[in-house]
Amino acid sequence: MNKTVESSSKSESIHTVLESAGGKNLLICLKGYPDPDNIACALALDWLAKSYKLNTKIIYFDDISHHENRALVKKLDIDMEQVSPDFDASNYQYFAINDSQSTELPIKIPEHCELLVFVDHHKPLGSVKAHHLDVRENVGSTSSIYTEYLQGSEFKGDLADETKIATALMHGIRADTDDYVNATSLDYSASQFLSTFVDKDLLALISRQAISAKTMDMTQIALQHKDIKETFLFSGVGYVREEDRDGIGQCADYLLHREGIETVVVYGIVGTFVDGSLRTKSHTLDPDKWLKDVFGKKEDGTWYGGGRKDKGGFQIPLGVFARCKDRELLWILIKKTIDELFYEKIGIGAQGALDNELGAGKV
Ligand SMILES: [Mn+2]
Repeated sequence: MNKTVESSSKSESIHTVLESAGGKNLLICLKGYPDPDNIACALALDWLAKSYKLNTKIIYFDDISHHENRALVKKLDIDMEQVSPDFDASNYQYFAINDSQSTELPIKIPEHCELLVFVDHHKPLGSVKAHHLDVRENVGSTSSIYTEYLQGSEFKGDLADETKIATALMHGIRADTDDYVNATSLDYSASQFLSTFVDKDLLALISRQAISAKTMDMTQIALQHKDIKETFLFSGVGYVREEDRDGIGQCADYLLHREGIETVVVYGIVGTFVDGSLRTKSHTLDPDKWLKDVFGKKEDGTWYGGGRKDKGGFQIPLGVFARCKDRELLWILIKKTIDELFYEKIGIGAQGALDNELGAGKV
């Protein structure tokens, strides 16, 4: 009962907050790689904010790396702009962040510009101050929370724009709950609400599960270099182009189907970072805790990695090592370091690491 009271008051809060900000300029920021959940939430917030007469702009920073997400933006004709770190936000009184664990942004937010809305379903990485703050770890997607907000608004779902938003939210819920495998009651009730408004043809078009040729190739490399330790499968895939970054996670998803494997970690070098994804079906392993234990904190106190119930990721800057001209040597160094951290975490000593090195030499 408590939960219902709490969530409905959160729903009321966003309306009160947006109403009080009417007439002002709001910058809706998509943090990290744009994905179905955060794109849908940006659309829904944009709609809500406009209904309270705010002037809005949706911006993103990282390339849309997944071809399905590029299709989503194109098919839904979403008006969002990719900006560089020198973007001038001085005309905005407010900004908003959805579906992200922290408030850091690649652009400079001026002092007078306040965080109006922060909505998420992950464990927050630090304390966040926002006029409207709604973090619910017991929900499978931020899209479900936004659907709840729409239910308490004038949203009728009958205009073209509203159909588009409903379709995007439905896709966001499906994507983040792995097609409802990890859905919670709010994800189901949100989907039930949206189901009458979605454009089914459009939904089919944007959610078609295609694996790009690049991801196929990466999966093959990951299989060749797989390193199985007990119920863990680790695989370093070497250098990955920025636009193929999402392939790492898809690859890990695929490898998790292997019998006897409970946890998969796939990683590679993407640009100037070591970038990795963890997937697990273990009942005991907490991806968030596991990755934080393995990689620890950055100097600024934030973590290199984190996650939620069944998945996680990490990003470690190469720093000055990114300048190393010998790419092969650099990869060997990275792989050895990362693998040893994993072995240490799961309690396999140096001998295990040595066996692996000799094994890898044979490939
Ligand atoms: Mn999400």
